[in-house]
Amino acid sequence: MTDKYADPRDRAFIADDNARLSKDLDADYAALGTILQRRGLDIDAITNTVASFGVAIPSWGVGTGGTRFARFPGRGEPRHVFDKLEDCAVIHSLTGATPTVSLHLPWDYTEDMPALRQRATALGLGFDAVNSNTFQDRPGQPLSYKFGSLTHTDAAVRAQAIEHNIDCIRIGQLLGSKALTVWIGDGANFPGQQHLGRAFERYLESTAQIYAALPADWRMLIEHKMFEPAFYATVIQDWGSSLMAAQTLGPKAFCLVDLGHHAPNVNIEMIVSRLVHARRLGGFHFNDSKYGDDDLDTGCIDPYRLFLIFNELVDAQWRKAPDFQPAHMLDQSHNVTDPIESLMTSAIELQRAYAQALLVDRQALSDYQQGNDALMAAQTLKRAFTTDVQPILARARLQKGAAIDPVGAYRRSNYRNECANKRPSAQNFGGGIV
Ligand code: LRH
Ligand code: MN
Repeated sequence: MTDKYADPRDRAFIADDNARLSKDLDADYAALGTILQRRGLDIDAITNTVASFGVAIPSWGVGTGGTRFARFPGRGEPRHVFDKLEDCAVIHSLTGATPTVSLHLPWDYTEDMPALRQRATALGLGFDAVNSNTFQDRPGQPLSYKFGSLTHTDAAVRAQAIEHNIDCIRIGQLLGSKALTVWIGDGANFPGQQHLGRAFERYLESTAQIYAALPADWRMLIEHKMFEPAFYATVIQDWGSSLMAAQTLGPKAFCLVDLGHHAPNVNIEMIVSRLVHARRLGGFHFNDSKYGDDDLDTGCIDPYRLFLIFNELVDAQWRKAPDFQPAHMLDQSHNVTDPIESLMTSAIELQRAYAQALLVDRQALSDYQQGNDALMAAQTLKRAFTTDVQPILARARLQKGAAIDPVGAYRRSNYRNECANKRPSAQNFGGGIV
């Protein structure tokens, strides 16, 4: 392994790195092609569909994350949103699967937003939903969000939070974004602390004003969460509250499903199916978890659950479900890995679940379901899930000029060392996810 630096966004570097691997890939791809052909499936068609899949990178995910106890910064941490864009471009050039970035305001605020858009365009990146933030106070902020924001009992605090969200829409328009994600931590830690009904009514009143400021071609994505930072009741605690709010606000309001925002063992694919039925599935924050909102790498704990979610998405596509256009985003906290490596492998885990879901024999499944042949129905899903689609994922990347072995190529580029040389090491060891 040389310690010479090579830009991992350089097509020639990637092509050179692929040269060693393409012969084996061709053999594996041909072998899988034969297996799928026996199942009546065209591997090239599936590869093209997988290659068209894109997921947005959370800007807050390219720096090392932490917990409330501590954050242990890594080497060459991004210092600001422009550094974050450079790192996002590395992820996209090596995976071909992450063409957009989801910003968080004010964490990513910069004076010159048009310059940020220009740099993103030069790097081949676009902007997905912008995320507002009324779950923290910032220096000089007149009114505190300690007891809530859009649902605070004080109308002045609500007005401040509404203004911030409308400001996020204005900034998003400068970036070419088409959606605002609203997650609030508003809630209570004690029974009795908050009137559960009035808090929800204040939420609807506040979000109606934000909704009114949405451009015609924008969406509002409402993100529910069971708990944290509130530990007794959260105003938008579950998909039911989120759906009620979306249906009350209007046709541009949709529900965003963050996988980590549910109690362990909740059937999230069922929630997805209901939101598809209600025509309000706005999108996802993909991650994985074992206990709470752990924000772990997608597919690292329960890849079968991820597959079952994509099975619902592919089924909705197959049934041509109306108003079905979910936005795919990652939302993770990388506390012990190189964030770039975690984001690359997470994007690939999404493509893996998608590819496996595309292998499901939907007619056979429907017939077994109709005939109540429970075992064969379950086996039909398992057969797709247990198919090693690695050659399809690598070929999809190769077709897009990306890397057959993204993590290997990234390490061989010495990009992290280069960043460590260029970017002074971060000194903030405090707690918190960013
Ligand atoms: C809340 C959340 C939300 C973001 C934040 C960074 O837990 O999932 O989507 O605003 O994480
Ligand atoms: Mn989220």
